Amino acid sequence: MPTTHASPAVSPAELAAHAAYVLRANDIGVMTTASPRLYPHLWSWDAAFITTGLAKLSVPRAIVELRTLLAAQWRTGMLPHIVFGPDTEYFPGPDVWRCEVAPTAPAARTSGICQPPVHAIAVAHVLDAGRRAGGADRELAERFVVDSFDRWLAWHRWLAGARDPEGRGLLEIHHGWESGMDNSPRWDDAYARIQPPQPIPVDRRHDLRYVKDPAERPSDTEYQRYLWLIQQMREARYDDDAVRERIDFRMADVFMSAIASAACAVLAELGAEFGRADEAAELNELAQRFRDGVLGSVSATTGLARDQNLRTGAWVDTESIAGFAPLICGADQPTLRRQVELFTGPRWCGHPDLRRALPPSVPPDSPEFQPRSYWRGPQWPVMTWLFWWALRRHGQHAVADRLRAEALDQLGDLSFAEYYQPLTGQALGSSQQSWTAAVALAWLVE
Ligand code: 2M8
Repeated sequence: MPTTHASPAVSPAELAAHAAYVLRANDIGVMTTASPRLYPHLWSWDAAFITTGLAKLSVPRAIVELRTLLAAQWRTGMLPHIVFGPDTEYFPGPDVWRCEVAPTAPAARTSGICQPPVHAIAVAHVLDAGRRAGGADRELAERFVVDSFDRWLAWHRWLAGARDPEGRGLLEIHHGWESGMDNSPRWDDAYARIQPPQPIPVDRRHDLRYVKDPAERPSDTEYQRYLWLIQQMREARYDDDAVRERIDFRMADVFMSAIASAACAVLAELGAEFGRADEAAELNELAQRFRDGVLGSVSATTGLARDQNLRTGAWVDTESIAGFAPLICGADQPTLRRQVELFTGPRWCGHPDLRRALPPSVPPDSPEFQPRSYWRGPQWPVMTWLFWWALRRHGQHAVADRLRAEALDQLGDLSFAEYYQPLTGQALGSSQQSWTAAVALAWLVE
């Protein structure tokens, strides 16, 4: 029988103070590292989630975080998945990405791929925090929205143009890292078809030094494929059209598409408020296009949304948390009702073996479930927060409230872990992970 890891009783004030400490400790000036040792740089979607927490501590500092990311925006509009900080080790680092081969790369040292576009949601949180604080914070936050609006718009337009060129409403990705759910079984079949033509050395892997059990991280074989895809992109000089044509991994990512839909809708609200009516209308159309794409992917049999392999045309029926994409972007009432039922039901949050009623990244009775392995089973507090935010937006307050209560209980161990073993509650991966601390603050500080 597995040991369970109970949280000691911690007051909300104590939890918030610890979370604030983590964010301050991971702050290296103009960026908050995703975690102190495992991820010592700025990650795109981490930065957005981190901003929602930082906004509760300091509106000016939250704005700095987003400005650092924007300063690394590619000329195409893409926001890169990593903005490298000074010196610190990480593999693959700038010498592997070598983005300087791309005429569209920025001056900053970045990776050459992107991550899910949660940023507009963070901007709205900064604005809200500024308005609650009033005075100079309010002014700063409003000015930031006005000043940065075109940058966010360019990012969303790039996604729509470069990653959904045919307007199907599903964004394609060219690396599992772009999904943020790196080794999710969603990508197994696509990766299994990729055979790098020559062995690629993975001996510079840095992650295994900081995570004690290699089973909590992707394998070397997986890393070889990850690196091969980078090589293919580099050889195409990160040109969007050339990469789309040549890359071995071309997946329509339903979860990223749902996030894009929600983010376009939020950015449209900001545009409408700040005198950008035409752009708001354009963004609302994009929000609808991506929502349609997501809803069109839902399997009538399972009720879950699906990715599609654009190299083979096959829809991916592997179950993962991404199947709940409609809860993120919103849906018609029957779809929403069925998704909520599944999400809270006995195969997912309501599974009797779960330590806490929170969404596991893969359901426990799936053949792919691995409770300690990264995106193959563990519960991720940051994902819980995203579902909480979206469920409230779509009027599902009771479900959202339950998630928040369970999640705060999980965070009571004060490890601010990257992810948790869902059956025992054990903290796994990196500790002092910034986005975990940030969502604690976002939940606790009004
Ligand atoms: C993880 O991904 C990075 C590569 O991007 C890694 O494993 O080295 C993922 O969990 C990703 O979603 C996250 O943004 C990143 C930093 O927290 O770590």
